[in-house]
Amino acid sequence: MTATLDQTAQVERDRPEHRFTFGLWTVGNPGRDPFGGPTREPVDPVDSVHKLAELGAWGVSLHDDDLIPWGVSATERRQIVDRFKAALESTGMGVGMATTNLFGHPAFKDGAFTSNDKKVRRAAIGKAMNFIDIAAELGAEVYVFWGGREGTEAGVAKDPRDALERYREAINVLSDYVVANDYDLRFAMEPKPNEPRGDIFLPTVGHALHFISTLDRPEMVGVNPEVAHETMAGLSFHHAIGQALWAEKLFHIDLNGQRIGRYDQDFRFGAEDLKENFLLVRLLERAGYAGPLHFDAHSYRNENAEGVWDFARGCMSTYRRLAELAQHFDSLPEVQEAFAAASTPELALASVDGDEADALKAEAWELDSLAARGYFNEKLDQLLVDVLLGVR
Ligand SMILES: [Mn+2]
Repeated sequence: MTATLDQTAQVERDRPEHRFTFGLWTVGNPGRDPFGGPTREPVDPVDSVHKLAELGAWGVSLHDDDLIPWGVSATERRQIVDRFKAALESTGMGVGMATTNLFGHPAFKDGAFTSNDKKVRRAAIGKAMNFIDIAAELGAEVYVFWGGREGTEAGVAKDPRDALERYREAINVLSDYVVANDYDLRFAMEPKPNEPRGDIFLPTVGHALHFISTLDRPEMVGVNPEVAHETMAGLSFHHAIGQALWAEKLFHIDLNGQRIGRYDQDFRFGAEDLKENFLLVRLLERAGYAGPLHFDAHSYRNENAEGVWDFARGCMSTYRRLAELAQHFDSLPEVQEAFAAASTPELALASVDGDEADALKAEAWELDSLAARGYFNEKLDQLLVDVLLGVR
């Protein structure tokens, strides 16, 4: 630990409103990809907790299998959980979210909650229940469902209506389980368009929001949108988050970096598309989002253990800096003038007051005169770019 690093940690601790969390699988990512094996040593989850606490993170997130290796005995399982709990207690670290690995085991190759094999579906629900018990014990706020294997390559093999019905059934059974056990947990669905499956069910935030509206307990289920996942689909993440906030369903968020049209890159937050990230952070800050700010990302494969912590520091410092820049942007008089010129505040006003049908029909004939104005978006957007470039 260098002196500089300690100072950085102190600054981060002074900003408790930013509850930064990292998945155990993110800082513990060994650099494996589809074409090559690990380039880094495995990390002990307890060491990750200590190191992240030093760096100023608020907490961690985890899959069941990140903490408890598949196949260990009940006794070992208990020891592992107790040792992990002790690390959380001694560092004051929280658990932002917990989730089930329903994608790694070969039995999940046809799906978990949507496998064509009923026995696999039942085992998947049971695996989630087993870790929901631990998640509640660890004090997790949110339980996430990312359906990485819930999809198809051969679309003909599953009627998507049946698959969605089984998906819904699983979430209903699991939310009943949480309520029956009096656990203080909310669920969040994490959409993704593809990878590892050719096509994944619930591919975008919009699909997930509708799915939630069909559940038995819609009030306890929200979304966990991820920068990379919406961006892979070529969609605006800022708009996806806007819709999730508008629906009051932003229960959790996965921050990382991604370019459109690529594989799921999961780069350091802010490594790509700073402008979209600025819009995202400005929106989250203005909306008063108070949930965990979770980095679901990993260090480049060509980094060693040291690079992993550079990655973690970078994620947090970029978020903080963008939050400061967003405040600065809104404080500039020329920006407020540009907003007025763009009529941005006018969008917050209702379009119609009561029964105005006659007036509205008459105003339809005003379109020719309404077409003349400009919206000064060039000036407004350039102000944003100037702020990002540090010249204003
Ligand atoms: Mn994620």
